Amino acid sequence: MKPRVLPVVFLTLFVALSALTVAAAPPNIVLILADDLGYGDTGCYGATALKTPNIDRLAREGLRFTDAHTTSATCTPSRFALLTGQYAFRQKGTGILAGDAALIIEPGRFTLPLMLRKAGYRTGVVGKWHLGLGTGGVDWNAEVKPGPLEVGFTDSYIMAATGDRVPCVFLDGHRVVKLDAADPIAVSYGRKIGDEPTGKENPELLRVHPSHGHDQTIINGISRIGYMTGGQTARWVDEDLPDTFLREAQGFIERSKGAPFFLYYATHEPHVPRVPHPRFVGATTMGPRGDAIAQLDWSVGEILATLDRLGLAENTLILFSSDNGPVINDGYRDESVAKLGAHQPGGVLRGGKYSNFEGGTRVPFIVRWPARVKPGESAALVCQVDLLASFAALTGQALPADAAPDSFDVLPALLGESALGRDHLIEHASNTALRSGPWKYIPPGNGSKRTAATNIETGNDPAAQLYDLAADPGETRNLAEEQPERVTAMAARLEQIKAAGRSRP
Ligand code: NG6
Ligand code: CA
Repeated sequence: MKPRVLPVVFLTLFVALSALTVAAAPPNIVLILADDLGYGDTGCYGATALKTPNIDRLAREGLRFTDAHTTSATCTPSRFALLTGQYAFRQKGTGILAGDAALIIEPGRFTLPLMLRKAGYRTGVVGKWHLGLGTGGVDWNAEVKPGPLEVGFTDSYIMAATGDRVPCVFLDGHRVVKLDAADPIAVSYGRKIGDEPTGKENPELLRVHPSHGHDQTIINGISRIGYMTGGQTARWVDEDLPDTFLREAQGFIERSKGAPFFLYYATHEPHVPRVPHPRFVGATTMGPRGDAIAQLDWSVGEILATLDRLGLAENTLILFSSDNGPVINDGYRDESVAKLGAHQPGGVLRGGKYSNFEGGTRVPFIVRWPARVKPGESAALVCQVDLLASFAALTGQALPADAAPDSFDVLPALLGESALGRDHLIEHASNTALRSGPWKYIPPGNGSKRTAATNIETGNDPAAQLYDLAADPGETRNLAEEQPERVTAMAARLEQIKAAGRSRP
């Protein structure tokens, strides 16, 4: 090679190398979404009576957000928004769904998993679904669809709704797992079907007793919401449920490791009924709710270990969060109230699940991506509804004009490259409240101030409420009377965003 060619060679090499860095392999994305885990339920968010070493490790190695939210204070609307990028209050029928409800995400819609699939990802969901299946009157003995596979997932292993709702079976793709054709499943919400004992008629058969609701068909000694017959071989064992989901999640990671993958791992803990595996019983002083959180934490550790073992940790973005705020007694007599002690599931926040106070939607939210994200803390206002636009930016995908109308690209905040997230957010429970920077406005509401059974402050008040969360994160001083102009402006803005049908310009 002649000497004068050398600079050209170096230049070519340099260009090729920089192209390589720019087009670095897209990260795997693992979204671990706990169910009803509160802002204060983990060590890294201030819990002392509960030990969560694995979630704390994520926080230590990643970016911990202090003002990250779900859109809604219950599961179905929160997950609907996460997957579609649209506030749930914009679509009718997106409240907490029965176990036999129809799918509420229109097949073909531009969803988070569909977008990532277009970006070349394999997309798997494992765990709690609760967004409906089929088109109404689902036949559990045939192919159950449309469902996750029709809205963008390539792999699916789910429970239809929640642990406290029938049918208590898993679905692998379109099929109920381990179903015996000779013992078909029937499910009913409303009229009782079959002759299996119920919690209401045969409480003597129960090992976990309801405190409110949850008194219909007894499965594994626990009465549920809804009636179910058949499917004996397909019924899950509650104690084994987290291990089953973990195994499926690990299996998905193993089989997807060659290509970029997105795993939506939707754990059930610490939702009711809380029935941890015997190896976690007594792990905490808090009874089943605390023990379920210990099991959740262990499962997170197992996912981290799987990624480490496969050499995938460095270029995997893990996002750990929860679908709504905490609840203590959510319908079973499980000692959750009696054994709570001084622990505060919502930390300093007021309210919890079902609430328009911050405890309803502000949740733990940790991003760990060793290759790109520096460990630290972020006070940026971000929301799970933003994941669609943000991960589209991350993977170079364009958002169609009519897609994800409430999703903002907050990628710089998620990566810790900017302290700024979105500048406003609608928080949705029985009412809709507006966050604007540190300000929080809750419009007058006529509902009750406290949920009777779960004993949570709802945020409802006949008077307008205005809080300065920077000075008063616990929403204790209503400034509405002192600042009527801000109230008027925020009320108008809230109505305007709702009426516009979208948040993005
Ligand atoms: C409520 C249930 C509660 C829980 C919740 C859904 C009763 C009395 N209460 O209706 O136990 O299942 O729905 O929780 O039935 S969520 O996290 O899926 O939104
Ligand atoms: Ca939930």
